[in-house]
Amino acid sequence: MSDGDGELEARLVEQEEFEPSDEFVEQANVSDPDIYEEFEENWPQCWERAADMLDWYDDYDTVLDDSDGPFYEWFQGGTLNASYNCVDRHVEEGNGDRTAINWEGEHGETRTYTYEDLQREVNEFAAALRDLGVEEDDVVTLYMPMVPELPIAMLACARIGAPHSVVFAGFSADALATRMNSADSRFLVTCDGYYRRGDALDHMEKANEGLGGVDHGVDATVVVDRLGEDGFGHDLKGNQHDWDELTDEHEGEEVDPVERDAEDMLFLMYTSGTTGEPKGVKHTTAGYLAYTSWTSHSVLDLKPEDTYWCSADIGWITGHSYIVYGPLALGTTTVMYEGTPDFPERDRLWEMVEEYSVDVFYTAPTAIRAFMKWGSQFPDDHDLSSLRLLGTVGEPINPRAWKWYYQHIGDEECPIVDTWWQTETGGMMVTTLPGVGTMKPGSAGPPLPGIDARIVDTEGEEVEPGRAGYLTVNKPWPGMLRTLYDNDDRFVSEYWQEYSNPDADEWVYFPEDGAKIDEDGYITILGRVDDVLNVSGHRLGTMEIESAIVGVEGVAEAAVVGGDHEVKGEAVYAYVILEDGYEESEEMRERITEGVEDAIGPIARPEQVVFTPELPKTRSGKIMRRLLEEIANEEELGDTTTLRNPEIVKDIQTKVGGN
Ligand code: 6R9
Repeated sequence: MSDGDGELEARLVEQEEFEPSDEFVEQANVSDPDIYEEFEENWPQCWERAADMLDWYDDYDTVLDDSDGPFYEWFQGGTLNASYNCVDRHVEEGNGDRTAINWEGEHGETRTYTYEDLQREVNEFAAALRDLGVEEDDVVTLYMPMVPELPIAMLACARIGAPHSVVFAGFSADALATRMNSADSRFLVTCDGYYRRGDALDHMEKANEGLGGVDHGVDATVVVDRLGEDGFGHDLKGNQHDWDELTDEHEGEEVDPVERDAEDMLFLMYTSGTTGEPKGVKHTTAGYLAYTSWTSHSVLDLKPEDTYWCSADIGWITGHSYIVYGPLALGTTTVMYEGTPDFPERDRLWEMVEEYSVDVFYTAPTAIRAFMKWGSQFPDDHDLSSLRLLGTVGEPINPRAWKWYYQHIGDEECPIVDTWWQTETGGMMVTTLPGVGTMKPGSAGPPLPGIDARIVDTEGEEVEPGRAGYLTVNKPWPGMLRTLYDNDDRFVSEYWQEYSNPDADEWVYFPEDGAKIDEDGYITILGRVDDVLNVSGHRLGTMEIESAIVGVEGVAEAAVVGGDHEVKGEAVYAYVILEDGYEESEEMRERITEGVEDAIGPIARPEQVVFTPELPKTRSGKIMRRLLEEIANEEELGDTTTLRNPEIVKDIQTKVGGN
């Protein structure tokens, strides 16, 4: 992968280890290195420390029930409410006038919600949802862009015990329908549109189209009016309601938070896997909230008086855990931004860091690579001295990008936490503790206290330091997914098959990432080992993209692989065989691209569509993806002797190179 052309001081290029400053360590929430040992010696009781960060109605009886692995249960017997923990308790503690959410629209308009404001809005919308017929355990789908009504709706759902299923606004109508169908969701909250690079985007059209694809009845849809006069004139029909009108009707109403069992579902989040069907990852109330609170405290070092900004979209797990639940549970001010980092100029984020005096900033390597490309004059023009800590998530960060972030954003004063985790893990798993550990650019760090992550070979034996292997997690943790919605079998086969020994009741979680470990126990993530791509930090299943392409008229067969990309990390390369009678053409290429956008969304758009008469296949008829990847990356080709049709390779290479 190219390192980008961002300028970096020579002395930093050589440096392999970095220490947090004394000043940082002194103020850090966690700074005692003994914490690793404490957790290990006292496992699983150590997790009480996370549970104690929450307010409970009834205390739990047991920390961990492991009698039915891998269906673990945490904090059994306890009852609580996530909305109460993220909102009401801060107001009751006298902090109602502290800012909960600082929202900024792309055009610069701002909205500030204190915890008291948030409490009022959450209550009113919870009352509205009840009135629409939403009952405890009904799944409410939220197909919304980055507007404040999204976290408000999430917390309103949590208040009444209705799990939410947030669908990223950039996903297509088809993707919305698939997720609503899969979750049997009869309620939708959506938005008329939003702004991107100055243009108003019509979101309602996609929402309506998606609703058309839902195969059961939909009881009600609520629509946020974001665009006002810039709107596209969609009339609300039948059971569609306007957010403002609804909440006006319920003005001042209060809804008692429902007492949820620790193990009751808080939300579903769909994510890509190796098959064409997205997986409905189920997270529960207590374990998830305790875990995101604990990691927000220990890794993000959040304090109630901090202003914290995670630039992810709430439509992904990072936004759930570290824009909404973790920071709000701690009573922090969380920043939300609607638009892109380069509108109106490439310094938009730094302008906002300065304006809001952001203390802690969390973003993705793909963004950092774009900032590097744009050049350091954009951050250099702003006073970023409010920053105390930086973080990254979503994909491996190369040392050069890490150091650029360290130098140009953190002014060599802020520690960086490179946090490895997944939708399924609920929260961070492998990273340094910023107040404790040495940082090594390119390596996420050791597993967090209480997390038993290892690097193993195909037999499950730990590999020597420096050797590539597979990452596994050998003990459960509170934030873990509990199952896949309505599909316990797939839950077991996707995550607990490879390395577990069911006869001995030994369960090992397999996240499907490759990794290596060094002498100090620092883990470097090498990337996915399944057929899932990581495009700009977003997980996309190759099967999902392939089935979208094969759905295009005239396409006979398709294979999708990831090719290296300077900014996106990975990009989608599609190799396509056409049916007889169809010719390779620009029009065909466009139809394929559109097909992918319709089925998934613009994020899955292929970087290159390569037409080929055949795909390289082994004698047993399997597509040799490794070879297609090497071709996409213009790398030297590995062994081709097992191919049935080696002559096709040259052809494809010429096409990729010459395109
Ligand atoms: C939080 C999130 C999960 C996959 C994961 C891995 C990759 C995430 C990483 C990282 C290297 C990091 N990943 N963080 N790779 N270093 N710090 O991104 O969840 O969307 O489910 O993706 O992302 O491959 O398995 P999700």
